[in-house]
Amino acid sequence: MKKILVANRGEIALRVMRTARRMGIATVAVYSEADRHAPHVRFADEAVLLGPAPSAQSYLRGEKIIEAAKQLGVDGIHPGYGFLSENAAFARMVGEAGITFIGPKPLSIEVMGSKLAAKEAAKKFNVPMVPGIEEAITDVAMAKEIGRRVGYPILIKASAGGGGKGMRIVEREEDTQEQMERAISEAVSAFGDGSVFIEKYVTGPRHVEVQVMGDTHGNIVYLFERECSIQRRHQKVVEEAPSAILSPEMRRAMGEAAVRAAKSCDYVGAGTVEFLVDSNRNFYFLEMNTRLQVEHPVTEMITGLDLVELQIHVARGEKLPFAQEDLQINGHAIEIRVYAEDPLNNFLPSVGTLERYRIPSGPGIRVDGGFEEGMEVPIYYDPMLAKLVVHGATRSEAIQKLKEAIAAYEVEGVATTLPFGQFVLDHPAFISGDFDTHFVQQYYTSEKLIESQKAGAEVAAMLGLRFHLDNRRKLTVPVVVESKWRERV
Ligand code: MV4
Repeated sequence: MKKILVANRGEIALRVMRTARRMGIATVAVYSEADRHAPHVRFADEAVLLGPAPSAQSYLRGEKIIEAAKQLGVDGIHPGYGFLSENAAFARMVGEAGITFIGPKPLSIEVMGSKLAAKEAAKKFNVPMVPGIEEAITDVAMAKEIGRRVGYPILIKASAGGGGKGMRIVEREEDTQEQMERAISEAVSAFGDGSVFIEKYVTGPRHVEVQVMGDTHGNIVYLFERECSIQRRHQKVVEEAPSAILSPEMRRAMGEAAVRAAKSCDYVGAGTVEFLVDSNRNFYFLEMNTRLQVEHPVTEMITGLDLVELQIHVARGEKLPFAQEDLQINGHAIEIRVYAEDPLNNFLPSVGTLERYRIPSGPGIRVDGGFEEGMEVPIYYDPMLAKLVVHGATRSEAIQKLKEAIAAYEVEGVATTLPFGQFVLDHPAFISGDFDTHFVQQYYTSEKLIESQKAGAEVAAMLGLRFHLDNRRKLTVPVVVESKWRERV
């Protein structure tokens, strides 16, 4: 592989191209009219304009991207995340054009893209499932029977859904019919596919996902887990590795279950198997993401591996350069996503120009971004400015380092979620590790953020005063002449 086209933009395009360059591979960027001067375009050896800003006219134009790749003699296409990364038809077209898709086989993408097909495949490989059913149902009587068997509340999910879309909780048997009808009609209008299935509703679950990596020789390993329970409306906010709640035994059991899930669809490349963990620490398969994920850097930091480099190696048909026994966890990594969104205003996108933009740096600090001072935050794409990732010897060291990095991160011109990240890191539930997917809903309001900022400002003011007084004492010339006045005080 001598030349790679990255079918993406922003931080992930840059991140992929950096590794490619380090491996001596030439890079081709694609871009929209809004991204003419974007860092990923300037970084690449060559760049191709795809079309106007909206994704449908640029980053989602698979045929145009493949055409450009053929013309430039590209031999590999990396899709990044989002856009075309989990589009089986695109992966297939890339292969048919004689170019290597740096990702799994089209069939693996297809199977895991359907929640029902994914569950069916994984169940055959003994991956633990939430009690429920792995088939599409339309019959209310059958739904009630499942509800009675597994116990209420139950959750009706759309097979074609994802990111929380098309889910309905049913608290009591008498609500089943109504909620089922709603779920089906929602699934039809949102996905054009009305297949739904039923699971027992796990209350207060944690979201723990396992990174896997497979080669074309049948080897699949797990690269441990990421704790992603801190989410807001199905958008991850804080991710860490390892999870604070896994014992070595549970880690191995989940890792091995994730490898079986990957084997069930003949997986090659980097993938993520998502699990729900209930309050008794039982874990259940949720779905598999057949791409490199946004939060992959925390895994890289605790394993010392470069996941993009591994993706390229296995895409070239090389064997994984290690076995499961060779892998171990080193320290603790935490990532926060820095969005141009206002946490004090219901996380509304904050558009504008980055009047000032300085990122923190130092040992154990990594910022994966695609923005520079003076740039505008475009309205057409995901408003993530960067991922701020830190590594420490322990979880508490990582938390401390991340707080310092947030304080050193300077952004003016747009509101960001940095103060929200600070709020999470300061929260006793986060510090103790005792939290679940309801964390944000349970603990966060903009009023509390303002309160904690005030408290923080007070502490800062007190520290400042103390520093001033200490210094003044040291710098004051001692009084030598005793004064009568002093004795009277
Ligand atoms: C669940 C669940 C509870 N019980 N399934 C949300 C997104 C979709 N991928 C699956 N999701 C859930 N499935 C059962 N049987 C709770 C969620 C859920 C959730 C899962 C992971 C991370 C955040 C979440 C937030 C709300 C609900």
